[in-house]
Amino acid sequence: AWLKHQTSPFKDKDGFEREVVRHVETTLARSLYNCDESAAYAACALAFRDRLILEWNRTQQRQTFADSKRVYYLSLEFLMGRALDNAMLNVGQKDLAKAGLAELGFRIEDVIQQEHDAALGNGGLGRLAACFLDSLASLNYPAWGYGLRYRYGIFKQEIIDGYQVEVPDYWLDFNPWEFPRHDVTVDIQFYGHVVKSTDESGKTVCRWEGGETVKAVAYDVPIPGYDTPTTNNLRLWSSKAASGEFDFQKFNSGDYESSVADQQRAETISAVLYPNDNLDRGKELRLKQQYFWVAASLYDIVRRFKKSKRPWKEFPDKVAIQLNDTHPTLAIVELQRILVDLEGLEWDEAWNIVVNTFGYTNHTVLPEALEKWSVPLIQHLLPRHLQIIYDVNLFFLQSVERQFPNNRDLLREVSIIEESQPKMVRMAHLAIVGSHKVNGVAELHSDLIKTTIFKDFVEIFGPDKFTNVTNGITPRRWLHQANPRLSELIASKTGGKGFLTDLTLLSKLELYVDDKEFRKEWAEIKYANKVRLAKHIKATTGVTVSPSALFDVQVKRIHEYKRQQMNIFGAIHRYLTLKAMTPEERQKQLPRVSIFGGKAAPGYWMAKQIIHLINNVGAVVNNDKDIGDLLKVVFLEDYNVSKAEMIIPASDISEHISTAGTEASGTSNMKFVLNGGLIIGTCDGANIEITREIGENNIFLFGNLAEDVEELRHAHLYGQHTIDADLARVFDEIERGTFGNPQDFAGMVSAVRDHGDYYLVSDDFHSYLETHALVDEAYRDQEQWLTKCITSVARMGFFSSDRCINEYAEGIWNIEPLVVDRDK
Ligand code: 26W
Repeated sequence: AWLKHQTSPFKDKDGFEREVVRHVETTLARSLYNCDESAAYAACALAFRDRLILEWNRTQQRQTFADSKRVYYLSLEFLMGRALDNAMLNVGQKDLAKAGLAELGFRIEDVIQQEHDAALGNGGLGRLAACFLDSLASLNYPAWGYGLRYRYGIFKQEIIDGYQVEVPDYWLDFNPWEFPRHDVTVDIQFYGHVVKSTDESGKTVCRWEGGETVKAVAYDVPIPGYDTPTTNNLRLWSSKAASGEFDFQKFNSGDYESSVADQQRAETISAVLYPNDNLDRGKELRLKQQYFWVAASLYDIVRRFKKSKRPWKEFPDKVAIQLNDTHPTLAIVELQRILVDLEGLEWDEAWNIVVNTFGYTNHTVLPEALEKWSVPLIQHLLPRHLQIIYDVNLFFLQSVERQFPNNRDLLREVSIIEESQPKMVRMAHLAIVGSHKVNGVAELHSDLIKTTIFKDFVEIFGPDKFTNVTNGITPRRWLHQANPRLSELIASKTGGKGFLTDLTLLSKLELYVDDKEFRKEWAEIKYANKVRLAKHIKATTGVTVSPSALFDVQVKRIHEYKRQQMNIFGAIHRYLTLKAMTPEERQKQLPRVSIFGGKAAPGYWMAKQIIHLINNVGAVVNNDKDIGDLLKVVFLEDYNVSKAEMIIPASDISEHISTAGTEASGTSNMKFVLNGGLIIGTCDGANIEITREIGENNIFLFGNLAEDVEELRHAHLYGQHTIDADLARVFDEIERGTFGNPQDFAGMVSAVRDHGDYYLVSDDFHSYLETHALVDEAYRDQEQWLTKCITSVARMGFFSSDRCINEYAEGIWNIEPLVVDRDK
């Protein structure tokens, strides 16, 4: 209904076309005669952008006028994907655009495809931030995202001779979705020293002086909510040389090149997204990125608060800041510095404000992913911050000492400073001490952090500081946009599009599980999605796959804990089993396509070895005449958000098979089920809650439990473990050279067989194979399978990121939606 009242969207198709033509002819300075698809995309994006801007401005005015509490989501990653399709759907004008573009001679699908993904993230954490922005806007919460405007997003992956090759992702050539705010800049200081002095009242004051300055420039990205005028802001900072820093001395003395070099050095801060996922490398430039982004964001937030002229103690009533993992933890220190050094508050008063402002979300328990920064590095880069960290730690440890006297071990365990050589700052400890709430991202994960890595903090702060908010996904992108036909079918049975804003309405589908016509349409949609993926596979890999085969998909970052190696070992086992059969026996087997996709961090050689093996197995299996359609193995290049939108709706079964206790939540598991695919998985992360919601008959669970992992690892180390016979057979075949030079895979094999099998591949392999046999059997009964799929979708309401954001809003941020009067 708001569409009628708001002035921004297009009145009709002709109005839209006029705007597209105007942009082609003026903004792009081209004639309609040489308007290709890329120009059509540009003009269409600009036309929609114009419409978003008005609501965006109005939203900001409304939120400022209402003086409502805002939440600021600080994330080093926002994995947004494409914006045009999303914008058209959220303002409810995709059909109109489709018709308009058709009249101009374009297919809307082709136009949409022209857009470069905004890939400012690695994986789950970054995509979660993007889903959260969609939900925050759709639910009318006053919210901003703050991040970095990387010039290079996550690298593009090419597969050459079976190996991953990384290509830089230079994505900013044409980006109509960002607005540079050259007037919104912040000078950010690095290095220098601290000067102590005493003021009139005899109080010690600290000033951070000297060092270098880099300028942060704001770039704003509008975030339209679905079916609401609320259009929130994502502010990304870009680094530039500060004007005073540009060395005119050098310039005048003719050393032009070196003054340009200084300029470029400043710009490198926001140049590139670090491509490591779940691995902390402790690089100085990464720490610079973190402080640069955090300091600019806080300056902005504080500036906005100060305009209200309220007393400082009201800061937490107007501002909530959420830390997306520990990457922005320096914000805690920076706010304390602003309040104490610059605003003159007493330490305790300031610290109260800080703690009440921040919330911290933990996304991983992997020890190698827990951030630590060396004390000498922080001392050098941020000398005043190091002092504050030491003071925070001192007061914290003193209070622990009062609470638990004479417990040196406890103090050592919980200290923010690790007494190693060199000393290290444990960012998670700092984030816990400086926040009022700490949350995990799925029930098992939240329990694990309370009983393992953070257990001492539960003793100290009490259990109420720790909470769970199970992750969710936006149904707008992951159902409506990615699977429009299924979305339409669901709308026709659940009473319209309401399920897109209240996903629990999916439950109405249960009434139609037995409806013949409905089932037929459902199956046709899945088949059509598989045909589309099969075409993509053919076009990109040259492999022909049959859309009637079972599509078995594992797409996610490549990591040992996610166990793509187990999947490919399973595929090899399947191949060997098929080979050993008589042609008659083979005839009876179920055809299957094993589909892999995902990037390996450039320095993670084991992950790269896994990719190589998958490709080599594909090269053998796909060309084996004995096998034909019974097994195909493909690796899809450059998995990203827009590819996910095509792959996920085409899956029959997807694999979420991490070692129990290692995958904090997983979010693609939710996307697959929401699109009518089943899953095979371990009892890990959100798989457990998915099972609870959809019923254990509708999921294929296997493998050891988190509680058994420690003991199993121990058994490996003390030689009380014999390797599974089927797995040994797979290793033999690899070592015989069937899949290329065995040397290339020696690391993968020995990690499991000879080096403790940390991720317990051999422990779970048997159960994994058995469960795959059950999958085959279940898939043969297509009617039963379809019933499982439909029933599962009907029970997925819980996994909307809207539910998740409402839980944060109520339990952590204490903010309310700013309801919009649509008739005004
Ligand atoms: C310091 C290097 C580094 C970089 C990224 C460490 C850790 C990360 C992320 C926290 C890793 C990550 O993306 N975690 C994923 O977060 C998702 C959203 O909560 C979860 O669904 C995934 O299970 C979790 O792996």
